Amino acid sequence: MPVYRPPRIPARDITPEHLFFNRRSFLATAAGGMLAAAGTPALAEALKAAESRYTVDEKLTPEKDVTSYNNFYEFGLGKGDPAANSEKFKPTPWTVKVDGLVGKPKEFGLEELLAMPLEDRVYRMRCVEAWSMVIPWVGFPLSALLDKVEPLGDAKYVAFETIVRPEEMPGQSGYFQSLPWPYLEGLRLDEARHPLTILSVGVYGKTLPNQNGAPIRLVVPWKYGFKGIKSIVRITLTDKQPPSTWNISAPQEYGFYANVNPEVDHPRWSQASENRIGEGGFFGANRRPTLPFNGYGEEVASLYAGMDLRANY
Ligand SMILES: Nc1nc2c(c(=O)[nH]1)N[C@H]1C(S)=C(S)[C@@H](COP(=O)(O)O)O[C@H]1N2
Ligand SMILES: [Mo]
Repeated sequence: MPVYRPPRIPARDITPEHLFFNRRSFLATAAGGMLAAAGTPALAEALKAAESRYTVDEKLTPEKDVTSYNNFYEFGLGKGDPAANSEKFKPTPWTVKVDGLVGKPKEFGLEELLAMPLEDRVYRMRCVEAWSMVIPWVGFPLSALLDKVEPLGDAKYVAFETIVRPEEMPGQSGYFQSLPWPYLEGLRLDEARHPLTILSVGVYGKTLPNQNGAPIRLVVPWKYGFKGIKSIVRITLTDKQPPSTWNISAPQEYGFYANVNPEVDHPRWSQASENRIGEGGFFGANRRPTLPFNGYGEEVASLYAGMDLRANY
């Protein structure tokens, strides 16, 4: 079974036994529910391929914080809004269209995406607002999906798009609109193909709650959290740098690359340290130093050789 495990991940980072999640319960919720509904129980077998050795040697952020302190402006601006306002959102059935500069464009059904070789990935997540979490995702490398559509030689970037469904997403309807919809994001193709970059379909061993981006969202652990676009319906390979929502909305504050960088402050606050949710207090002694590339520099710094990282906000 395919397990991504590049040699640069040190042995101390290998997931200890007790951190592995109850795959049976994931199968029961994800496979049992969705696959049975889709009439394809055999795909549950494929989920057993799920194996991962990516983790961080830090305490997991409690599940209740991961699923109740969220940014998902389609459901409101407050941290509790996504959990409170997303009950009507229906993450099934679902398809993701992958198109653009590819040899084999294709619309993937959710069952097919859940049948990708799933892995556990415990990643730090650093929001640009200077709070952070340690989150146990379930997902698969984006590169595995890209392989299936055969990107063409002139594809240089990957664009992502969130669903627009104002009837189910109260932040997308009404008079005051916080952001232009759909929420858009993008990566350079080499960033998208990096083995750390995943599409997540679960957290804490269960399918993604709506507030975390059900049924499928991007996770790029060395970048600020806003790059992790949720509830994706379209992925497009392109030769031009794609627009990204926060960059469009406030270009002087949010860049395209958005690599976590303690040396480049946000115009309105310092990025040198962060509040690890659950450790108490935005101020004072409990703040942790923010790490370059969110601690993933050994894996990803080479992607930016020759770039001026001080302009890399
Ligand atoms: N579609 C969409 N994706 C989004 C957002 C959003 O508002 N809409 N917020 C982003 C931000 S700012 C962060 S920090 C992360 C938060 O992910 P989490 O709520 O699962 O922790 O989602 C990102 N993805
Ligand atoms: Mo964020």
